[in-house]
Amino acid sequence: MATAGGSERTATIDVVVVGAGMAGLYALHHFRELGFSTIVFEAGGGVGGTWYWNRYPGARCDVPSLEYSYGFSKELEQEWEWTEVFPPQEELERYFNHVADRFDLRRDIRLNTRVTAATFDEDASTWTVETEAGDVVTSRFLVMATGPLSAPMRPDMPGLDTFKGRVFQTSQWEDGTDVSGMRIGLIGTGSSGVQTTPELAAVAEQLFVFQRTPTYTWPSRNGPLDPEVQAAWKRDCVENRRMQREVFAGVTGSTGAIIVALPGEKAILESTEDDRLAMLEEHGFDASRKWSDTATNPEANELACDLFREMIRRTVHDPDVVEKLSPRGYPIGCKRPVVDTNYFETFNRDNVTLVDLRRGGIERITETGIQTEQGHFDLDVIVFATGFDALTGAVGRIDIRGRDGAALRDAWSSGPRTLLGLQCAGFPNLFTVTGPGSPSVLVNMVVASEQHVEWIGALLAWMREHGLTTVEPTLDAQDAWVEHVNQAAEGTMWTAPSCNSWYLGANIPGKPRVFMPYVAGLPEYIKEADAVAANDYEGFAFS
Ligand code: NA7
Repeated sequence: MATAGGSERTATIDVVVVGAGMAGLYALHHFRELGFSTIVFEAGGGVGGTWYWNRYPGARCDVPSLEYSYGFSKELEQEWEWTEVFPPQEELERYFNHVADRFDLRRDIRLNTRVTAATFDEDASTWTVETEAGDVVTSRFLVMATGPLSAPMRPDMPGLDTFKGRVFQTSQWEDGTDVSGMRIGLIGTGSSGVQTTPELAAVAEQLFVFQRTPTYTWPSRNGPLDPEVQAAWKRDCVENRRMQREVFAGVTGSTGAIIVALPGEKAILESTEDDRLAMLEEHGFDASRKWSDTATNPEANELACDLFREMIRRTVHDPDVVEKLSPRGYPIGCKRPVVDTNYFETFNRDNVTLVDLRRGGIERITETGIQTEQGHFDLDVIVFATGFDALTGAVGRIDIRGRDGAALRDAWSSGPRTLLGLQCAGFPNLFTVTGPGSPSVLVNMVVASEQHVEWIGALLAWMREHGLTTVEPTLDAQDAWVEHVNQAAEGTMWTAPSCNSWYLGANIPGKPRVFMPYVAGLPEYIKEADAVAANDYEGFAFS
């Protein structure tokens, strides 16, 4: 094995996994169990992936803790105690560290090791993987467990290097950062910005929230996890884990926690105004997501948006702030739903100012703050909550070369092309876990990661059994899958013409507008992936 900082060439191992987040940790454990020598390279200083990096105040998962945990080990499931309905970052990080220790994973994980390049050697049928420190490792298989939301996006704002205060990014927050008593400018109101707003407001002298697009966000109703709910989940864990793979988003809902994405039973188009107001009285913000037809019918969706805006009006005191916070012109369900704790209420605080960038955008960063077309805001700290280059960003930042030296970046320049979100033609023995073309970010990422790792593991074992060296999709099968993925997304709120989301790459200047995840849901996807496997991996070519 190469040592950090060295430039030693090593004996070929079976699998290199990139990333020690939830997918990479399980990949290491599972591939080892199957008898494949495996090592993991991780850019971060610890394990946990998303839950290592996103340490900003208020960082929390929007899937219930009991559901957002591994199902592969009954013992692990029984012994780990979750404390809150929705897990905070610290608890998730502790959980993944526990997993690394419990399954003796650390001896094969190289932390602080960023992979910079990977090249397929056609004569030897191996991948040569290079790290920033100059290590070179060869492996038969390369598994990118790099995560769909891990390549941070910081907009290019002129003057940023002149700012005399401190600059942070939510996804690269450092422990021990103290911003209390400061004038903070927060840019971005997606999930990260919404989660951190109340926390920053509680300690800031003054918080300025720079909002480009108002957000649909629902109260999480987070709180301590009921011990009886936890005991029931553990008692029924086999059934629960089976159910997770049989429901659309990989979340059973059986813990009673709110799941924003689940549709209701009644059609809003068949409701009267009185029905809708009664729903509002009873369910508050949730009234906007309790209908059966809002995900498919734009008119129905607009009625739900009215209910949402009415709730903002009932929550926020200043009518001008209400107007600024009210989303218009794009449907509920176009972007990933956000869940929050006291987000809208925070704008009633005296020390919080909402800067609506639609009334005048950011011109530049100055030595002392942010200059907008509306005026200058004096700041001590700027926090970027500006999101990620989703699904393709992390893989694209590594120089991956397949057959004939072709770059994966080029192969995906008009949008990612994969078979099942797992492999790309021309890049033999390279896999992406929860990659574009699979349900990925639309579903419970732990369940999706486990399913992918198990599918890849079964393929590797099958190849060993059949004496095969390489696997990659045929172009025909890949083209058909890409077409299928595109068709599935057509006519949904996700691809509405008014929708600009990171699912579509719309947050990255120049990125092709392609809906990247597969929208048919986990059960349908698993059925298709299993059918391929059962049919001797139809659509994949072997040598
Ligand atoms: P998101 O959801 O991509 O949110 C990024 C936010 O940053 C969003 O409000 C953007 O506005 C805003 N943004 C991006 N660039 C700029 C510029 N140049 N100026 C002003 N505002 C900007 O990222 P998150 O980290 O919050 O969440 C990502 C996912 O992680 C989330 O969906 C969960 O799945 C977990 P925009 O809406 O593009 O106008």
